[in-house]
Amino acid sequence: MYSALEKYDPQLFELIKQEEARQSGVLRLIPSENYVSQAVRMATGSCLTNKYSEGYPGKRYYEGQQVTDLVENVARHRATKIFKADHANVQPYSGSVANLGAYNALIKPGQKIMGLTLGSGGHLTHGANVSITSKFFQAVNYSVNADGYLDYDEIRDLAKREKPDIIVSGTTAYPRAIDFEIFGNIAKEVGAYHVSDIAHLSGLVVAGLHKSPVPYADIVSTTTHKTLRGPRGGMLLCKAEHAAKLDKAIMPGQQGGPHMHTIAAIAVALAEADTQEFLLYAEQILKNSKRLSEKLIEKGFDLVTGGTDNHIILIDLRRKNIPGRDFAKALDRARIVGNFNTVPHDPAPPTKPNGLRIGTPAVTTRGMREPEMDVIADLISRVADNMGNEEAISDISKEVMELTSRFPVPDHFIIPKKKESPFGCDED
Ligand code: DSN
Repeated sequence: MYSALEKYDPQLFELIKQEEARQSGVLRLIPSENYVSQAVRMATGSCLTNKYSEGYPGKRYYEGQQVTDLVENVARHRATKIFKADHANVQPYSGSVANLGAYNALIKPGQKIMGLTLGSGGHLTHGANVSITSKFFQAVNYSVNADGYLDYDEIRDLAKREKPDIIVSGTTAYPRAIDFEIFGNIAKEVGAYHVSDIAHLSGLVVAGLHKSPVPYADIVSTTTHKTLRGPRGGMLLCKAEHAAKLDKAIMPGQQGGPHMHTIAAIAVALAEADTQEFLLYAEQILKNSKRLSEKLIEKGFDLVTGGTDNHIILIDLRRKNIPGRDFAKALDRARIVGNFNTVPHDPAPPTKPNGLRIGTPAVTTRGMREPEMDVIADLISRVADNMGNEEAISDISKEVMELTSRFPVPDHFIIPKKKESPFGCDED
């Protein structure tokens, strides 16, 4: 796969091989990461990276779009099919610009957005004070309650007081199910648009394991590389009435040429997600997450909300008196990779928070199941018990290497496809 790189850029070849070895030899528990198939990687590395395609299929500003129009239409068609949406825009470079595009499509600078605080598990682009989203727009934030749950009555009361123009649902560090229907109702009650960011949940939504926001939101935004298991990218879904203004908000509104190689890889991932194999995968993510959370509780860890409904587990380390950052770094030395994170109402700053966020999408892709979750909980607990004891940490890292060596990173997730006409789904 890397022969040209090895020959023409041995330095980068060496670094990429090192990263591949790292990804294979550690337990990757960052809930926003995954392993993609070789088919997705092939599309990402294809000749489509050579093409400029500003505009949309049939309406480009550059010639030579005989193939790229089809590629983008395949991606859009697959997205609308599996998410049951009227329209898809597959051009956003990432989740952050997808969110900005959603706001740009619906409101004007200076109008008001209302999303979850960063400290409660919201995203920077949900109106955090350090984000451009709170500089271009007025931003107000809701929080989770003392138990770590979204409180829909409080959200409704805040919406009535603040009268936002957009209510944002969706999170990056919330371990419980989200009722998008209630968010939709609150938005209607106060005359706001509802934008839903399902970056973390999209794979579970596609598999029918989490309620979809598509019927209840004006625009749905997602990244494509988390539970959805595609390339790094963003995507927007919307009702037909918003399609034209959404497309305009992305291009020419805030982006130039789309990354056609990424769009092709998104299309590949969407086809992979539209299979029985993906459904089983998503079910196992949840089983693993539940088991891991139960075992961590048995080992004496406090979890925000006491458990999880999704792929995310948020450990509150305050009772253990271990700073989240130190714990994440010790775990990393033990080859267990998570990320330090604030816990709701954390008195500490985001740079030195009291939480650790972990999740199961990547280890599930490697084929790990409940018995391995028991082992992982034990390994995490032993790191916590041996903070500062580098010899013990080193012993744990050897056990992790043994475990990971039994679960090689797979190249493929689905049975090979029959060749289809590239024109088969050119519905646009
Ligand atoms: N940075 C992502 C995450 O890790 O959840 C959110 O964009």
